[in-house]
Amino acid sequence: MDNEADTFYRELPKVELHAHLNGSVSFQTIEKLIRRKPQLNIEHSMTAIGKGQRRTLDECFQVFKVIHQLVDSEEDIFMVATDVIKEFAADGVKYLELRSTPREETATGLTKRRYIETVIKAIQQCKKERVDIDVRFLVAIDRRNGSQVAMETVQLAEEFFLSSDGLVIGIDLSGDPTVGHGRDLLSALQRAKNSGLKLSLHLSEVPSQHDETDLLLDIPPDRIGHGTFLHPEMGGSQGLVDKVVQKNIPLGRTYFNISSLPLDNGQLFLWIFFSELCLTSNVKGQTVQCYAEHHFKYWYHMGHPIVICTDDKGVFATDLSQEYKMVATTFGLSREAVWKLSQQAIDYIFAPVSVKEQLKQKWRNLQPQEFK
Ligand code: 6MZ
Repeated sequence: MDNEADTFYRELPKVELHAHLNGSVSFQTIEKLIRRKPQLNIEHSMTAIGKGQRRTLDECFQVFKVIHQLVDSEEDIFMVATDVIKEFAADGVKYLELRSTPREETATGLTKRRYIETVIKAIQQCKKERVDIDVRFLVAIDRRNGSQVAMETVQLAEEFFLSSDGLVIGIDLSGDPTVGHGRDLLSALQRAKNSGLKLSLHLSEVPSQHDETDLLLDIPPDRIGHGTFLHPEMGGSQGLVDKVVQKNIPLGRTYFNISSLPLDNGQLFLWIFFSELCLTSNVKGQTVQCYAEHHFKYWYHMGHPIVICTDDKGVFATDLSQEYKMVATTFGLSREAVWKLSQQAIDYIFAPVSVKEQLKQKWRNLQPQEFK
């Protein structure tokens, strides 16, 4: 039975901007997949990291490979995507940007194009069933696969960007951060940016990526995933922080999608990048020692725009309500501050202004009297 606090976090309307499809598969859906493919001899302990457990990041990436064995046909992808969308909706998520790497599987005849079409079909099916959630799709580039695959992925995403009625809206760069270098992916990412696709890039997820981050920040991306080792106190550098938070850039000279906040001294402080922070993922994947040491504390206290996300709710056995609760209890946020955090996330979605306005209205309708 939920206690009162759990109910508050579940009922809090939320925006999820960093969710990998195959990392988000729940225990129940894994159960169905295991029943479909008993010959694989896969057990639950191979697809999720339970409470109190931790793995190296490398071991986390082995878990994704196991899940990929279970999810290898159009039928599987459709089931996984519809289940994941409905689970986010049941957790109070009102707007979701799902990301996934298109795969081809010769054994089942799956192609990358069909992969994307199937995710879109699942989104449309949930819409038809009036599930209370707006879902968009970011096509993911797995950095392990190199420059040519990255370029092909962008070309495919461009096609769907034009033909999916606003459902495909951006590109995610993810995959094992210890493999490959962003310089090889630069032209594909630049092409995506020039086509109007939004970019969310995993940056500085591990300590050795300083130069790569420096290079990719110049594109620039629209949002940063993790950014764990950007901050000097996490082993990053002030130079990187300065790039992320660019002060006093005259509005007229920038052409990025930015928001601005007036400072007390009347100067404009311009935010160019928004960061997606995934606490449980970072702690369970051991890139961050414990919740209290999470880089949330630096960015939040600087006033830098951040969004709380799950990353892989299935693999890390969490949900977005738990992530908000963890942030609040670890860093002493009041319920009003939590509400504000979830509301501000609307500004950082990739969908157009009209969608932002609809979501803002939804938040206003749901806002408890005491926060008004
Ligand atoms: C980097 C990650 C990730 O694309 O098959 N992925 N990439 N860092 C992370 N932090 C833990 N978590 C997930 O979902 C699984 C894929 O998402 C990326 C990896 O490429 C993984 O194979 P999809 O739906």
